[in-house]
Amino acid sequence: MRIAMVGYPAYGGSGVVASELGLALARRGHEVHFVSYELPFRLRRSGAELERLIRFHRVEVPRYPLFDYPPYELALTNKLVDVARRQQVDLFHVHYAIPHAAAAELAREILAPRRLPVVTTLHGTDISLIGSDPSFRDVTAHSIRRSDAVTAVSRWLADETVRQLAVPRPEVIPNFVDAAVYRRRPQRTLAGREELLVCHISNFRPVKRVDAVVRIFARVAGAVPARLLMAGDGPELGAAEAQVDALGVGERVHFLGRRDDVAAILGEADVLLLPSASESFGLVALEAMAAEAVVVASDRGGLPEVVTDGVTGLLFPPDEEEAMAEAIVALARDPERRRAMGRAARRRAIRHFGVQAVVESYEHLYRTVTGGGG
Ligand code: GMT
Repeated sequence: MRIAMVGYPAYGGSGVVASELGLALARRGHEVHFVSYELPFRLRRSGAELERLIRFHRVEVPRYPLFDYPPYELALTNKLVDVARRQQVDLFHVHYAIPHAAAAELAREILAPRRLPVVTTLHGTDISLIGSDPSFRDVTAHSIRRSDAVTAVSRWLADETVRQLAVPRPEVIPNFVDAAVYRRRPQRTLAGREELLVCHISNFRPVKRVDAVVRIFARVAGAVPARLLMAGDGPELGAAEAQVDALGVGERVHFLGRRDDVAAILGEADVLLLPSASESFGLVALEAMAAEAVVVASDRGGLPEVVTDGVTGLLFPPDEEEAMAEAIVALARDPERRRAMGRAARRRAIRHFGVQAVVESYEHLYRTVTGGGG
C-alpha cells in the first residue's frame, strides 16, 4: 500500500511510534511517505536504509508579518493534498489528533470525489490534556468521528476518549518494541559494577514529575551506592538541575540531554524510574522491559496494561515516593530478584508487544478502511 504517515518529529512517544511503524511497514514492502515539518529524530539515524525505505515530505509554513501564529495546519493540509495527488497514496495515517486529524479530514474533503481513508491514532495527551481542553474539544471530537478508523494505544486511553469526548470507542492497538534493538548489554560503561544504575528518560514536561524522580533518587542514594542518568530535555530540566544541587546528589546524577542512543542506555540500566502523573502507555517503560531493566513507575493511565505489577515491574500511586524509593533500595539489595524481574519483563515485551503482531494489526486496519478486505 501507499501510506502517508503524519506525526510530530520532535522527541516524544507519538513521533517514535509513527517513525518505527513507518519503517516496519516499509520493510514489509509498503510505500511510506512521512509528512511533517522536520524529519523525525528516529528516522534521522537510519541513513542509507531510510532513503530506500521512506520518503520525507517537509511542510513549509510561509512567514508573513500578519501571522502572529503561522497556520501550520493549513500548510500541512495542502501538503497532504499534494502528496496524495502526486504519490497516489491509498490512505492517511495520522498520529496525535491535534492538529493532524483535522488537517487530514480537510485534505480528504479537497480531494473529493476521490475517496481517501483517514486512520487516526490517539497517543494520550491529545485527548487527556489538550484534546479535551475547551479550546480544542469540538474540533478534536469532530475529526475523530470523521476518521474511518481510530486507534488508541491502550484500553485506558480508549475509555478516556469515550469519557472525555463522547465519541465511539477507538480500537486498541498497543505500542511495540523491537526486542532485537532493545536488549541487555553485557558491558557496563555508564556506572560502576557495584552501583545501581537508575534511569529516567522523558521530555521533562510537568506530567513526567521529574521533581519526584530526583527526590526518590536522593532517598535511594542515601541508602545504597547508586547513579541516576536523566536523558531528555524539556521545560522542567532547569528546575531538576537546581533540585539535584539542593539535595546534594550532584555527584550521583548525570543529565545527558536529548539522546538518540536510548537502547544503549536502557541496555545497561538496572531500573527505569517513571513516576508520571499520567501515562497513556509509557513507551519508554516497554523499551526498558525489553532491555530487562526493572520498571518502577506510577500506576496511572495505561501503565498497568504494560507492566504487570510485582512480576515485570513495580507500580505505585504517583505520590508514594517513599514506597518507590524503598522498592528501588530493595531491588539494589536483591540482584537475583531484580534480574528475574527483568527477564520476566523481556518475555512479556516480546510476547505481547512484538513488532510483527502490532504492525499486522495496522495492516489489517488499512485493508479494512481501503476496502481491501479484512
Ligand atoms: O509523553 C509525552 O509527553 C509524549 C507523548 C507524545 O505524544 O509523544 O507521549 C504519549 O504517547 C506515547 C506513545 O504512544 C505514550 O507512550 C505516552 O505514554 C504518551 N504520554 C502521555 O500519556 C503523557
